[in-house]
Amino acid sequence: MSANYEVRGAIAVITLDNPPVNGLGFATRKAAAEGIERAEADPAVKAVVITGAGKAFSGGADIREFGSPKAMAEPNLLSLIAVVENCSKPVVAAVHTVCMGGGLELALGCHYRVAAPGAKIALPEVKLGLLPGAGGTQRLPRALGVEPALNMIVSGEPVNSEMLAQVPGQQLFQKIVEGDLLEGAIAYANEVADKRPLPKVRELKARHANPEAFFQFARNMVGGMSRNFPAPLRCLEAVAASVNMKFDEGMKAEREGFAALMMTPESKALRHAFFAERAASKIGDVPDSTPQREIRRVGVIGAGTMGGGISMNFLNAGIPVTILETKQEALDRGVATIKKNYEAQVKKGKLKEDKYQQRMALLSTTLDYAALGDADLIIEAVFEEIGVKEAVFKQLDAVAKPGAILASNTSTLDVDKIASFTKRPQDVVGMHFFSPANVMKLLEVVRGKATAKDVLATVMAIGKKIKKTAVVSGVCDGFIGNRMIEQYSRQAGFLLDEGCSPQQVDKAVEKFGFAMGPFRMGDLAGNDIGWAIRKRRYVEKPGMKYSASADRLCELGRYGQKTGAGWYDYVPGKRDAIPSPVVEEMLAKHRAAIGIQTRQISDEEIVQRLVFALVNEAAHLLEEGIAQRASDVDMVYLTGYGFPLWRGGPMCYADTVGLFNVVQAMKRFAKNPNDDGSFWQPAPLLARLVAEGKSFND
Ligand code: T1G
Repeated sequence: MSANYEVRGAIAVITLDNPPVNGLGFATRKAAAEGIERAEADPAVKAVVITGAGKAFSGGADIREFGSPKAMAEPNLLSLIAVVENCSKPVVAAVHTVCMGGGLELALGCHYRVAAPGAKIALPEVKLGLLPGAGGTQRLPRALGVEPALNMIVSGEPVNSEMLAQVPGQQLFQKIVEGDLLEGAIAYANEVADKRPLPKVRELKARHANPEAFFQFARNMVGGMSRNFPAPLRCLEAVAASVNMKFDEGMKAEREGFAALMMTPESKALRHAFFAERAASKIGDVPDSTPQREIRRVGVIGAGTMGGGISMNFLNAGIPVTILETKQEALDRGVATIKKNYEAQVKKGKLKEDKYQQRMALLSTTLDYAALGDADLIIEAVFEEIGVKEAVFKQLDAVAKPGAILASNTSTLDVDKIASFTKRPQDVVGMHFFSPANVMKLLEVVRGKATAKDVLATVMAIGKKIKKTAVVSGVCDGFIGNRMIEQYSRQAGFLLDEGCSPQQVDKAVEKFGFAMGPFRMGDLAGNDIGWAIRKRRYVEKPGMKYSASADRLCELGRYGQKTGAGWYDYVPGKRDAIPSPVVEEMLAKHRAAIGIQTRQISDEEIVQRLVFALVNEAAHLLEEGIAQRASDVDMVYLTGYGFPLWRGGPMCYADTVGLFNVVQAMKRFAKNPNDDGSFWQPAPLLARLVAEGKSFND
């Protein structure tokens, strides 16, 4: 697809047409440039309007061409913008819906810009670890003003067109067109057809009353917020160049910044995450055209922490929710918690009072299963015990209407077994939310053997609607995230056996970039949860080796923050994790009991053993078909487990390290007598990729 050309009276109209968002791919750039030349050559044409077909003016450079020769094939974006800007007739951009990245840079190359209200205007390149590389850092400050332009470029966040048109002195939008945008743009083009000289943004001056002081202040602010991301500061320096340099010099500085950022591991990781998030929404054997079931009403069973958080997601999306509990006081407690969460957001100014009331008006409660009879989707979030699940699903089978989707929020139980409690296993699916369910973005969609394709398509779509990153998992113990975190936790335990303190392991992992190390996480989530799972494992998988250190801790009743002590000591009312002499003594006794010779262990070894444990287990998950693709595993860890975004996820990080080097490290760990040598045998997929010199991303 490319761009269409038509003449309306004396105005040539070029319509970018590259679904889904008119990415400025090679064919589109070429056709648009040809359109300008055609308009110039036609004496009947006095001016040009450029607009976009469908649901965008343009979403920017075509990300599908990233890294391919097409991205820079002439006319590249800079050349197209030069063709537009040097056109001998006025070119008017007619902006609507979405105008982002290269799309906005193209509009800035036009002589005039008119916009429909509500259009999302952004330069989001910083979110890809880049900076606007087609003049955005030089033209936007000239058209909009230095400070508003810097805010947009460093944040990457969209601003509505009508808001930008109100910025004092701005020359970004000459007009906001209510009603038919194209008609309005054509009328405007006729108005300016004979006006000369043609106004060029590049000839404006980017002004600031006190640039030195402003940029120094901005540097401190931006530097503080983006420690691990080089792009924001590079964006700032490029904007500073728009003030301190002539246009062409500024363009050179922009190009140098863009090229430098393109090569950074952080940008590669961010671009990987951008594509990974979009790839996760695809299911190999469930085409986008699969019909979806309409979700008008949702039922949630259980008003505890998870049930309340899950309910809020749907209320936030404007979907009515009925919460069912067995006792009125449980319902009252659950509703009170939801109210408290919303009121906290209202207090922080994050939620308007009327929105809060609207959401609460969508919530109803019941003690009677029959009230769920008209729900289109029912999610149970009851106690994690198969007998309880069985009772719930048998009742649901009796009362839910035909076609209702029955979802379990289980985090470890067998979704196929749960489905077997009903006569409609095709309507049963896992929807594993992560606590706090109204905050964490990750949603594991667990696909049972019988789960119908339209159920999957529906749940993935509703996941996007409630602003979750939905990732499909097959049925296994722990699905994707928890099965991997178990190996991560095992390694953490072995490191304690071998001489590390909990704080040494946590600090190493947090320095690597995790939001929280394994021991602080255990104290937060509750060490007794892992204890219960290990007790089950000792029976189910007697061959699986664990450090007994966590059991010794739990035997002391040190379950974590909820008991005021865990791997760390805590001061009542505070969350600070204080290294504990009691734990130190417990570990010394434990090491003596197992007769282990402790040693100095480097931060690098700590990180490698924890992260490569995730990678090796994930390779097994990929082979077993539990996870569809390596980038899905990255999305699970980026959105559910606090893995550092600038490293792109465990699989992306393994690729960055090099799978050959990952396997070399695993061979060293396998020789460690205290470790689990059998676990460190590289998963066959990993061994094969190394043998073929490939990466997970291949
Ligand atoms: N190019 C091609 N396809 C794109 C695209 C793009 N720029 N943006 C989105 N898509 C696809 C996306 O993959 C999905 O495809 C579909 O559109 C719907 O996306 C030099 C170099 C535009 C606000 O960073 O922020 O310009 O999976 O589900 O919620 O300075 O997509 O359906 O097949 O997100 O309505 C800068 C990124 C590029 C914009 C639409 N531009 N995109 O949101 O739909 S770098 C961006 C978005 C650049 C220059 C530099 C959003 C959106 P599929 P969606 P949406």
